[in-house]
Amino acid sequence: MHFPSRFRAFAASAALLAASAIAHAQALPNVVILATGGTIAGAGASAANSATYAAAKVPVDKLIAGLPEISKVANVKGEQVFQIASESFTNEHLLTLAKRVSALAKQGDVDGIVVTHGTDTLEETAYFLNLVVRTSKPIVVVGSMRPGTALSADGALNLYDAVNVAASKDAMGKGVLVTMNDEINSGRDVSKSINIKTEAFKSQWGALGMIVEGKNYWFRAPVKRHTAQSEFNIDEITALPQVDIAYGYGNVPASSVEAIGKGAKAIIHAGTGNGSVADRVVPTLQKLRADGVQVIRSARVPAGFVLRNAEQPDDKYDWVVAHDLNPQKARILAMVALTKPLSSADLQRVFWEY
Ligand code: DAS
Repeated sequence: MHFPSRFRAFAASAALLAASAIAHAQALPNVVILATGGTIAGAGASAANSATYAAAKVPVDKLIAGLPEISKVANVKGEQVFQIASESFTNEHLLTLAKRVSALAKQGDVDGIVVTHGTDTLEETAYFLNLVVRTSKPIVVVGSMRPGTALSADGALNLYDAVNVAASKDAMGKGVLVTMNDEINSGRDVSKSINIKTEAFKSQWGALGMIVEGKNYWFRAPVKRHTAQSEFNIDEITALPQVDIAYGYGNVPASSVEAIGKGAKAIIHAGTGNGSVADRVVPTLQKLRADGVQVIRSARVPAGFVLRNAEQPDDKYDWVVAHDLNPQKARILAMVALTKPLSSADLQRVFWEY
């Protein structure tokens, strides 16, 4: 059959276009977005609702479709792992998510992973992944403080930044990262410090860098152990031990601390000041320690770090200090560490190193 020349020309240019599209896609990194819910998937009744909305409504495919710019950055695939507000995360959610991240990180056709997440416990998940996923590939956790339906919503740019960082070779080996509000923070250091502003996520040690118009600007690198250098491995963890937090405040009853510590592998004491413990609570913590519960002193004060043997004779009581970790991050590290039969001295080493 003889085709007219204009058809042959059309067919040739279509083939050329297809070939260049394939070449373009092959040239781009492959990034998987694991969606868990939160405000970044939230929706409000009107554009004026920046703080009144329902979290965990928009599916991952819609988040990706709403951000066509990322197709120039990476070949992006989405998976809806959960669709929940992150205050409702459980240890089971942490384990399921981390195992999926670990499996994807092992795949040769995955260059980076983004986790979209509610902001309330984002810092806990980011630190958990930092401790247990053995990879040097970029893992970026991202959320937003306003739903996509709001005026000046921050989720789209946060997600665009997260995909850019996850697609970046220079983000490899830096541990789990958090991209919010133009900053690139360490998943270990960052915490939600303001509960109603887009600049919510801060680290007392500063951001690792910034991302502007898809370009990463690095200013420092993490010094604590993480990911590929961790002694912990999600592939060897099937359950997380019970670790709970007792908050210190004036008039705190020792009975409440005792109840929190009962049956736990460890108790995190969120002390006043530099991790101080009320005199009426010391005997309770000593008894919990004698019953085999690890006692870890953190502080309710957001910045600084708890000094060993300063406010309390930790050597004498066989207690551990959480160093610069806030109570919720100290809990994550204690849970991971106590999946192994560690002595108090080992546990303190882990808190110095991670
Ligand atoms: N409830 C909050 C959460 O899911 C909403 C958010 O800020 O993401 O963490």
